[in-house]
Amino acid sequence: MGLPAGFQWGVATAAYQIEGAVAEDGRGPSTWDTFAHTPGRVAGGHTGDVACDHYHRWPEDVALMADLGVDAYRFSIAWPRVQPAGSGAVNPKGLDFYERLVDGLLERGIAPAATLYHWDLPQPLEDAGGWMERDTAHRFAEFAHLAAERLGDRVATWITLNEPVVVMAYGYAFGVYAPGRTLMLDALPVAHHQLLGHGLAVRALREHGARQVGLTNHYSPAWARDASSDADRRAAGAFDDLMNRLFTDPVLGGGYPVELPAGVVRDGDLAVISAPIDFLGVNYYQPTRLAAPAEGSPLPFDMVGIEEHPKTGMGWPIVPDALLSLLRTLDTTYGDRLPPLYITENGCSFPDAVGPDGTVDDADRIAFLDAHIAAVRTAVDEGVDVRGYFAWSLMDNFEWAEGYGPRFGLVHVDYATQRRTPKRSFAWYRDLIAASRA
Ligand code: GBH
Repeated sequence: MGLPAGFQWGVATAAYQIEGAVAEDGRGPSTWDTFAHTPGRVAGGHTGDVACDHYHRWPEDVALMADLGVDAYRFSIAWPRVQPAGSGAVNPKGLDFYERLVDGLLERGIAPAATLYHWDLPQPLEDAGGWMERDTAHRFAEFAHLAAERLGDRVATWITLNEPVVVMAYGYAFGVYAPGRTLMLDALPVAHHQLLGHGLAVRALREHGARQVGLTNHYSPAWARDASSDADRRAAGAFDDLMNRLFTDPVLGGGYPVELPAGVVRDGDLAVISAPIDFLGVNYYQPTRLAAPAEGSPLPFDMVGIEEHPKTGMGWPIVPDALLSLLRTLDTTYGDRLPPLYITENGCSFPDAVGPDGTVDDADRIAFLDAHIAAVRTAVDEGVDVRGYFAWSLMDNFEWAEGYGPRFGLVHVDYATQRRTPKRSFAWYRDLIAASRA
């Protein structure tokens, strides 16, 4: 058996990681501008001020995607370009940019898949409490409405949120991503307010006729350090509840797997959050190994290293089998309630360099993608309904708190000159896509 007809091959990016032009055409500051400009927060003091200069170089980047032959391009719309204050006045020039991009994609036969929130919250909303505040959900729905009003006639696929777990955990609980708060378990309202924003945004998108609407979650299969230890297994279960199921169960019509603070979840909220979606986006990079927490730990788990697998350039274990078991687990856990799946991100970073002959020989990335795509094929053969695969990322970009060190792209970016050099993996992916159509 092969992949189903119409299986979508794509690449993904996110606004703050590639666009630059942070003060142009009326864009307002986001939490990531503030965070990156705070000394000590991002490796090397790097910021997204220029990034890949995609705001100006998008025609070249669209041409690269046309060469690659992808069916679809997953990008994100920067809320602070569209609504610089996060509420109120609209900045039409911000929407003009995405209109140019979307038209450029459509001219090349590439389907745009727009993510509405890939972590760049308008700073004024954070100043008012950010995702700890329920009102932010309503502000997000208004932004969704503005984006769909302008682009809904041309964008068929909409993703409300990217990885709400990462915003809650790394942004508000552990403090290593913007906005850098260290609330630990007190950050739980951030989960509910994002999911409420998702549900309200689904409603807004539907009002504009959107027919392919979904949510993208980050999934990290939870492994107990010692499977024979009750305490380690409890820690893995707690991680799974907080980091995986918390963002899936309520969307697919179940309740929350953990208790939220009193007063946060109001009557009717779960009905909004469980509004039907057309697909679930799955971002997978690596599993996580958990051990029982030390006495007095603020968290119910301790994350420990995975040593027995080969590693990417960032030290992340390479475990394609964990993607296969993740897809099986989603299928068996949610059964009939599970909508079609898309792998909306999967990829790896290595310290790729342009060689003396002008090429980038990233054999390790080819092996990574090959093994993970094979896992997807196996899942499909077993009956899991996966409809597409998006490689992260089209090109090297700003890797959040790690700055420009890690390189995730199929295309190498020389940040000094902004020269783009397709890596060997680019040609490999192009051939794979072409072969799958033959
Ligand atoms: C995705 O996040 C993002 O959607 C994308 O923007 C990003 O570029 C890509 O993956 C690659 O990272 O601070 O050492 O504890 C993936 C999930 C969760 C991975 C947070 C890094 C922080 C590790 N990320 N995690 S650490």
